[in-house]
Amino acid sequence: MTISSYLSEDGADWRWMGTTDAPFPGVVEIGIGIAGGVGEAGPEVFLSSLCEVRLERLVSRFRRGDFDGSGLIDITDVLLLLQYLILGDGEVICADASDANDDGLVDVTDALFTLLVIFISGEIPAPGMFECGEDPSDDEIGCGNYRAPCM
Ligand SMILES: [Ca+2]
Ligand SMILES: [Ca+2]
Repeated sequence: MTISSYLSEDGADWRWMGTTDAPFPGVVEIGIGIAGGVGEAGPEVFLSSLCEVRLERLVSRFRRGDFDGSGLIDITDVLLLLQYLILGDGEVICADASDANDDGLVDVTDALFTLLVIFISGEIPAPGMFECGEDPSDDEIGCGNYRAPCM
C-alpha cells in the first residue's frame, strides 16, 4: 500500500491510499472518502462515495506528415522536423503526424520521405496528408495534441 497526501488550496488534506493493477482498457472503481483521524493502522477513512472510472486509450486524428500541426504538409514541416532532430529546437506536437513514413519512429527518414513525396512522387501512408484520420498502425507512438482542425 502506498500512502501519500497533499494539501490543496482550500485546505483539504488529500490522501492516496493504495495502488492496484488497473485493467487497461477497463473500468476501475474508485472510492472517495473523508479522513477522520489517524488510527493505529494508519489514517481512518470513511468511505463516502464510489464511482466507476473508465480507462480508455485516447484516439487522436491527424494528417500524416504535418509536423507543425498547421493542417498543411509542406516544406515547413520538413524544415521544422530537421530543426527539432538536429538542433533540438521545438517540440513534437503529434508523433504520429510527424512519423511521415509510418515506421513507428520520428527521425530524419521522415523528413526525407516527406521531401520525396512533395517534390518527386510517392504517397504518405494512412490517413494521408490530405485527410484526417486515426493511426491504423499498432506502434509505440501516439498523438498528443494535434492542433489543426480534424473532423
Ligand atoms: Ca504543416
Ligand atoms: Ca518514421
